[in-house]
Amino acid sequence: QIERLIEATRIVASSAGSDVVKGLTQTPKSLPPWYFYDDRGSELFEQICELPEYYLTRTETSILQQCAGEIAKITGACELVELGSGSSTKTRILLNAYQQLGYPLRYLPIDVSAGILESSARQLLADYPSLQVHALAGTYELALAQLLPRQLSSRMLCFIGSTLGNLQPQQCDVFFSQITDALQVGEYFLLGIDLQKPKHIVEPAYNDCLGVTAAFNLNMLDHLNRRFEGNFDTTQFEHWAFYHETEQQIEMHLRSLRSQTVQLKSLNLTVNFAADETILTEVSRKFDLNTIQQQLTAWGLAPRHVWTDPNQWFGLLLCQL
Ligand code: AVJ
Repeated sequence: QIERLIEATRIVASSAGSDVVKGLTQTPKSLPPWYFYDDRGSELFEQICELPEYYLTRTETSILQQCAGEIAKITGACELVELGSGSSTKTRILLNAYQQLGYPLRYLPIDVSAGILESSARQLLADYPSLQVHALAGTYELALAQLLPRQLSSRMLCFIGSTLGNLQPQQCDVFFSQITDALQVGEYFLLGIDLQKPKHIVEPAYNDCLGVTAAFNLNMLDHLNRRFEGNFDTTQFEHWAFYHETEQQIEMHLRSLRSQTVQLKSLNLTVNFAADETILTEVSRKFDLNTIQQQLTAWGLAPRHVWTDPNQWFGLLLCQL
């Protein structure tokens, strides 16, 4: 008898909010990008993925459609753990490939947004009759440390969508040691990354005509208001995103339109903003395929196969510990 469980566990760090206090009391101000993803933020991100300017999701989807069968053949039957699973739309391409080969389907999605995690897990259970799902709501670090013991003989950790781009190089080192801790020798790590390309292609992806990205960025303040009893006035901040060419990264900020004071009651925090002062909400790094391959090898996660699209805009790497 197959047990098909969905267990959305809200993992709350006892230090919840200390990262906000730290980011808003330092100069220049910054906030961790995972605060984008309350339920509303996850909805807005889904809309971003559909935008004509946002080439990332479309391009990665086309690569996955090409190579999912190959991936499933290489890894054999394995359980899929996904970091930042969101709507799990792209993951369905992988699940289909494993299903076609007759492999058992077991999926462990991890996301900070409990709402989208639960609704997408339920939809998956309805659509894949043999699928087992164990969903974990929380940050990567905490969720990875609380993964259930393996129920299949092997495991593949999926980190697609170029979320790696949110991590600064030092954070990457910590992250990759968590990844290798969560895997056994011979197991797989599937990484999707946005590659370096001209500014006139990258920059519009973060400055769409409809203003969805602006709404997504500003929603972080609403999220903080809800979560920490704050009084950010989102009409008094504006979205600002640009491609820093020498660093090969998008930087996304919220700019204060005037001098103002904001309070986050439950954090006991008062923050002063000067006119035009900005909060850095996200860095989205763009990668060089050769450099990242060398780094993955150095981390003990040697790429076995690398796929890309005809424009070489996006890369998908299947690495093995
Ligand atoms: C989910 C981190 C890959 O950097 O492109 C989309 C998030 N930010 N638009 C990205 C995002 C603004 C996205 N990642």
